[in-house]
Amino acid sequence: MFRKYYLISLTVMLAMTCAFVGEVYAQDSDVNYDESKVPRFELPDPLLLLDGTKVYDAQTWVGKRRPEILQLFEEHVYGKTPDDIIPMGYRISENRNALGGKAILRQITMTPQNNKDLNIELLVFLPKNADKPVPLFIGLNFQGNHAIHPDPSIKISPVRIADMKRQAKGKKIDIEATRGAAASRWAVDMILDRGYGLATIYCGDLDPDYNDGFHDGIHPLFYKDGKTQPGPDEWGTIGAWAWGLSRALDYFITDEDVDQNHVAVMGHSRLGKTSLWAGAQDERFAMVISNDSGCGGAALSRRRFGEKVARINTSFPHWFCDNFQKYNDNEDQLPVDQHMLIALMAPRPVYVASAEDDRWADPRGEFLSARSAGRVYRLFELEGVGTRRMPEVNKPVGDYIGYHIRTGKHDVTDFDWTQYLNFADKHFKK
Ligand code: GTR
Repeated sequence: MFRKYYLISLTVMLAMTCAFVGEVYAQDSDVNYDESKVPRFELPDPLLLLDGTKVYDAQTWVGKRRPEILQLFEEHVYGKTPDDIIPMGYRISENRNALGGKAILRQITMTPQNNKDLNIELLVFLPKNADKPVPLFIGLNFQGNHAIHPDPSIKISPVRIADMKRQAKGKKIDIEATRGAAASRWAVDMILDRGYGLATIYCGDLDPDYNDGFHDGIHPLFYKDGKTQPGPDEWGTIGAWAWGLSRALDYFITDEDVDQNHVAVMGHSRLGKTSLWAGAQDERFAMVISNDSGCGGAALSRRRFGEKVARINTSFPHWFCDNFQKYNDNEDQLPVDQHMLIALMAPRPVYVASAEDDRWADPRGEFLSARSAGRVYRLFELEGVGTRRMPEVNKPVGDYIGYHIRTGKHDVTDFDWTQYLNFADKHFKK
C-alpha cells in the first residue's frame, strides 16, 4: 500500500515539470552531461538485414528491412500493439462559430464498443473558411483538452479530473481555472491562420500516466483468456498512446473537412516518443514531428548522455515493454538504436526538434540520430538533414528530415510551431 502510494506520488511529482525533473537528475552523479565522456559506440546498421545481406534499394528496404526493424522495436523497446480491431462509436458535437467566428470546434467522443464506459475525447479545431479539406496536426496533450485553449466549451476529461484530485491529495482544486493552462504550447491561432487544423486527445484518456499494472486505460480492452497485463514483449503506455493517435486517424478518414492524406502527428517529450512510435507503426501519418523527445524518442540510447535507458526504465517502468529493461546499462546490446526509428518514417517527411537547455533529452544525440536516418532516405533519393554538422541554435536545417535546436528549455514554443508549419507547407503544398 505504502509502496504503491509512494510510486504514484513519485510519478506524479516527476510528471509535474520536466525542468524540475532535469534539475533533480542533474544532481545525480550517474548522469553524464560531458561530451568528452560519451562512450565510444557503434550504431547498428539500418541497411543490413539480419541475415547479413546489405540493403541497396528502396524496394528491399520496404519489403524486408523495414518490417525487420519495426519488429525489433516491438520486441525490445515499445512492445507489440495488439492487432485486434475494436469497433469505435463516434458522438460528435460542434460549434461552427468558435474563436470569434474563425474556427469550427468539433469534439468527438470515441467509444470502444467493447467497453462503453471508456470515452476518448478528440478535440478538433478547423479553420472555418476553408474551401477544401484541410491538412491537420494531431498530438496528444498532458493536461487535458481544456488546457490547450481557454474556450469554455471544451470538455474536461473525467480522467483528468481524477488525476488532478489524486495529485492534490485532498486539497481543494479549481478545475475551471486550468482552462488554457497549456495554451502557450499549442499555437492554435497560428495553425488555423496558416490553413491547418489541429486535433488533440488527453493522453490519460488512453492510459493514465502512472504505473498501475495496466488495469486502467485501454489495455484491458485487449486482454483475452484470463490475461491481466501485457507480456514482456507487449505494449506499455507509449504503445497505448500511439494506438489512440491511430484511432483519431481512423476518425479523420470519415471527416470530409479533413485532408486524410495530410495528417501530421506531433508530440512533445514523452508524447514525442509517442508520435515517433505512432508514425513508425502507422504509415498513414504523412508527417511525423518529435519535439524534445529525448531518451526512447529521437535521442541515441548508446550515447548515454542525459537521461539513460536505465533511468527511464526506473522512473517510468510502464512506458516501454518489460524487455526494454534488459538494456539498462547495457545499451550496446540493443539490436536497434533510435536513428532506426526515425528511418522507419522514410520516405515521409520527419522533423526532430531539440532545445538548447534541454540537455536531459540530449540535443546532440537527437541530431545525430536524425542525421544517421538519412542513409535510408537516400535509398529514395531524398535528402535528410543535409549537413554533417550540428546546426547553430535557431537555424533550422533539412529537407525530408528537418532538424532544429532552439534557444530555451524543454517546452513547445511558437518558434517550434513556426518551423513545423513551414515544413508542412513545403511538403504538403507541393
Ligand atoms: C521526463 C522524462 C523524459 C521526458 C519528460 C516529459 O521526466 O525523463 O523522458 O519524457 O519527462 O515527458 O516531459
